[in-house]
Amino acid sequence: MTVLSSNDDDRTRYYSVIGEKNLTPLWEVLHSLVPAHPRPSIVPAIWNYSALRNIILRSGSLISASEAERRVLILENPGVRGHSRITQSLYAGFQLILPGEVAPAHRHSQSALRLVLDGEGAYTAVNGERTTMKRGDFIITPAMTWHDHGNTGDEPVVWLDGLDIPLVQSLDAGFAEKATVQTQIEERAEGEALRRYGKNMVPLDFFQSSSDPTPVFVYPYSQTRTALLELDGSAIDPWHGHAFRFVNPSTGASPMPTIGAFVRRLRSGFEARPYRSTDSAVFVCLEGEGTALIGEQKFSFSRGDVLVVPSWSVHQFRASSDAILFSFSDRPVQRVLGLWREEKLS
Ligand code: GTQ
Repeated sequence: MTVLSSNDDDRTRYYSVIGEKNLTPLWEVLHSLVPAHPRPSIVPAIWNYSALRNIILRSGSLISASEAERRVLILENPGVRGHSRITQSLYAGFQLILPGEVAPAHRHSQSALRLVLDGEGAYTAVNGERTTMKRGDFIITPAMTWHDHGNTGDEPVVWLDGLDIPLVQSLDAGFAEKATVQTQIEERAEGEALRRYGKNMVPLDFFQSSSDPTPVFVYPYSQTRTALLELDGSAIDPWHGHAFRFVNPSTGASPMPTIGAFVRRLRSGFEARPYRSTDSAVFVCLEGEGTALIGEQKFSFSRGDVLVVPSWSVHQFRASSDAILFSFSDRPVQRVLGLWREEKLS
């Protein structure tokens, strides 16, 4: 039998015949479906906090926290505007809460983290326990935990939210509900979680499975910062500087199953070696300044800035003053699925 290659018209006619049957030819899309390496739609980007602060504060006069439920400006990756995401799998937002305001209690399947950027006097309550939000604090609200936020101080407070919204959306697995009260009743005194679970020990009969979220729902910046500074003089990882991975102290796994969080300190003048990994990452500069070379693009960052590094993009950090960078990504998901790869370049 002779194999004929059909012309474009034949193909177009055939595609419309099969199109009506909800069929489409793989050969037109194979290489985008199964690429030789990641081809992210998201692009490198930076949000400069000092330039955005006043704009964020202005949202405070447009809508109240309780009317909005959450008064948040979503950081939309410029490569995928309109999709409410900062990376393919993660969402990020600047949340503003003014003195006296309450963001009412609710819960949802999506896991959330908060990184406090600006202002003092707010709290987050998670399943009946409050934590006062201090700048740099990393706070989590695991899937289906009740949470509300409030500001009992006298200044506006802004934090960065990081949620696995796009990931949960891609699985069509999201549920949410509002509580019958605006503010949860305090069931335990502030600090109880840290006292019970945050001292390299856990209650004698306490066991968790590897995908359970940490019962320690706050990683205070005062502790994180001290831990980083105490590494001064000890070996420096050429790719990451002095760096830690946040863990659930009772399992060693990531604080929440879908989002990994990391922190690094880059001493003034340090130039990290180029690196890439398959988890697109969101970086937040907590202290200092420097530059990030992401692919061919160079970004200068300073305090409060948020940066995105797309999957498999070679990137390199350089600090021009002592810098501390927090980051989060979907790394734990990729690792458990056997998808995660990294490359340390020289
Ligand atoms: O604080 O619970 O940025 O539910 C998006 C959805 C924050 C929150 C967001 C949320 C929250």
